[in-house]
Amino acid sequence: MIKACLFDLDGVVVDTAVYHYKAWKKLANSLGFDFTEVQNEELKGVSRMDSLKKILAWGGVSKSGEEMNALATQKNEWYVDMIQQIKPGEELPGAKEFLQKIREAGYKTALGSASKNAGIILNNLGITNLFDAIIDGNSVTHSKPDPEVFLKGAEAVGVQPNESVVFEDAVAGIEAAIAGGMYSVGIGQPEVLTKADIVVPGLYDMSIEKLKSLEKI
Ligand code: B16
Ligand code: MG
Repeated sequence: MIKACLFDLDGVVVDTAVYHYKAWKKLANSLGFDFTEVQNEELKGVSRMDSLKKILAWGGVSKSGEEMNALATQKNEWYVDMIQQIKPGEELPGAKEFLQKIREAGYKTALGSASKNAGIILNNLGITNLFDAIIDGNSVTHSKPDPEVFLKGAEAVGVQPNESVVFEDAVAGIEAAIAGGMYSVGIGQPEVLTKADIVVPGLYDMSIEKLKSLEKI
């Protein structure tokens, strides 16, 4: 029986990808190259340092560990400046309503995000209280597709992995759910999220009936 819902943040609850893209683009430009929106898709759900490594490889640029730390810090400063402007109501369509609905129905909720800035974003949206547990980039050592972030989320709300559903927009996140032995709901396109149990375009299209239908899979 499904007892908990575990949510990725960026691309599921809020669209912060646009801010990540702007900040990474500014960094790449400062190093003398650029990358496309299509390449940016590959950064979704990927940790800050792994994202930087990919971007430097695209630009054919090599940096020392110390320089990479400084570049990641610079990108994060630009990114944090942007997310400070996030206001209540900027959640993706249906996200807040679905969270409220499942909590009223008795399901536990947890956040499972790669972002170290998840706390600021939830606070600015005013929806921190809709999560029973928050597991983010500060509390894990392994990035998705490793299941750590979701296993910790299920554990924090006292539910078994096979009683949990993961909501994810990134392929690596769906793989993490599968590796953790959880149900998965892809948020996006079925052609991309081929391994998810079901795919919906957004949380506005989710319902308790669809959640329960996963149990028959
Ligand atoms: P930060 P998610 C991920 O969030 C983003 O999709 C990814 O683009 C970002 O690099 C990562 O968080 C780390 O974010 O730099 O804020 O720690 O989709 O796992 O909620
Ligand atoms: Mg995501």
